[in-house]
Amino acid sequence: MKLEAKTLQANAFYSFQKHNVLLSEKNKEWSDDHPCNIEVVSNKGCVPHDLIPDNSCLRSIYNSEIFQRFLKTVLSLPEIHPYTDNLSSINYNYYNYKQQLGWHFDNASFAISLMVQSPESGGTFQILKDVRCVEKNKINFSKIEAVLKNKTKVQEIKLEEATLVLFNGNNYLHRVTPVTSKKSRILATLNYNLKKNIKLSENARLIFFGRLN
Ligand SMILES: O=C(O)CCC(=O)C(=O)O
Ligand SMILES: [Fe+2]
Repeated sequence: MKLEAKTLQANAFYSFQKHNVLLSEKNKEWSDDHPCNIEVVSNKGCVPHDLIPDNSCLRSIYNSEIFQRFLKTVLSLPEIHPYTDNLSSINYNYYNYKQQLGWHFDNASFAISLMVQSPESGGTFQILKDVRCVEKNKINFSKIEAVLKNKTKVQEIKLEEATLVLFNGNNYLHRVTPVTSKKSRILATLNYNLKKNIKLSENARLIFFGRLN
């Protein structure tokens, strides 16, 4: 997978985007300095699903019944489904020197990633748990503000190569700090939904893939 990811890197789309933590359009009912309107920077690269070869190991893992059964058991989910757009189900993400992913909540209810290549320094995965509860339609604006203004401690998770990470990305505020080594951080994401026929939001697709299909 490391070899495949490096070969595909030439086709990566590098966003240089400012976005808010919700990955949504600005909410005009709120001021510009409202925690959910504050903009952060993301400039990682991404190779989307449609550019990953049919015989890719990443695709085999993603489609594997054994792997899917493992996820459903560990995460207590009745069913999981792929995205129906052609970009979002599996991705390779590239963080080169000085590149980062700004604070955000995912659209999807849970996130699965596999570290393909760890950087030598920087590129740290940071999270703050339970900042939002999508199920109860609750969000803690003051916690978001404290994180964005560096006024609170966050959890740092060291990811060795080949670490599989399962996390509640739509309720945990999370980011990847800028990589500070010449060695890039390369991470595969395996994205599923609880319901059938879901596409990633158009705004998020434009931000991370630079196209809608
Ligand atoms: O690169 C990571 O470790 C996290 C990626 C992530 O949060 C995302 O793609 O939404
Ligand atoms: Fe995320």
